[in-house]
Amino acid sequence: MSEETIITETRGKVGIITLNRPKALNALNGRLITEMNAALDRFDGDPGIAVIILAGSDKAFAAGADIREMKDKTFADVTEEDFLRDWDHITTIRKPIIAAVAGYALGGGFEFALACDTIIAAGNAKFALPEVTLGIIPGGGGTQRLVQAVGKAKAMEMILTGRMMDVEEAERLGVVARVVPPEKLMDEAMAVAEKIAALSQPVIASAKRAVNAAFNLPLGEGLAFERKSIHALFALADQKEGMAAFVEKRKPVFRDR
Ligand code: DAK
Repeated sequence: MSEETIITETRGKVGIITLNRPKALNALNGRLITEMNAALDRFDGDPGIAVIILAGSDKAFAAGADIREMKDKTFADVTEEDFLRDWDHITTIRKPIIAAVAGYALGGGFEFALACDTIIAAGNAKFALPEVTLGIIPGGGGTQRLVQAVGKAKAMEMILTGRMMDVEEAERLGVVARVVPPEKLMDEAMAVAEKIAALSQPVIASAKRAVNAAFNLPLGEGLAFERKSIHALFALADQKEGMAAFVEKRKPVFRDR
């Protein structure tokens, strides 16, 4: 299947997926989700790739799920086909995913960005969950992940009104890790990706799993999971190398072992 709705490329150890439905502001239709999930799986399984960047265009990361595709579906349709059931596939990817967000990240677009591991945003980025204005509620994780990201009062206000949040507010609330000028967005995302890619990949995978455990486990279990994870890392040659390099005042050479 040739890709119609995304563009993929690799730069060194970084795999880049660019959403590519410019005429519809990257509205997320079924084909785009299928192609994006396949590309995520491909990069996740490629030993030459350490980090994935998910990007859109200068005008829109993604303006949400495709309203034209959804509008005539009935309750029977969405339940029988389990509409957009592979939406959450992105959360099964083991490698770090950086969302590089410029322009609109609305509805499902915002939800995808929140499902990534971190968000780097351009100065023109705008975020919203406007689903209530269409007669639905956020269905791609927004009611859960936005609350975790910004707390109940702010999430409730945004979800109940559907209003847009500019990038300054998003940075202040910790929704995005950093804000950069639009023309520097991909360079900055690449710089972060390359920094991660230069480290020991089993250690990075362990760190990602442990942070994600904070969202899924009660504190006591999360702390126990973290403890087990750090103990296991002492079995790696890269732990020996990292600490030896510090003591010997040299740069470590990690081998992902
Ligand atoms: N779907 C389909 N087409 C869209 C679109 C969308 N979400 N957003 C924009 N477009 C299309 C427009 O229809 C227009 O197409 P043409 O008329 O030229 O053919 C083209 O993109 C350019 O848009 P505009 O002419 O509207 O451009 P403006 O600059 O004037 O406005 C805008 C930009 C982003 C403010 C506006 O387009 C807009 O409000 N878009 C809709 C935003 C929105 O409501 N997003 C939420 C969609 S609902 C689920 C998981 C997730 C979801 C549901 C279920 N499951 C797991 C079950 C998610 C739901 C949603 O995201």
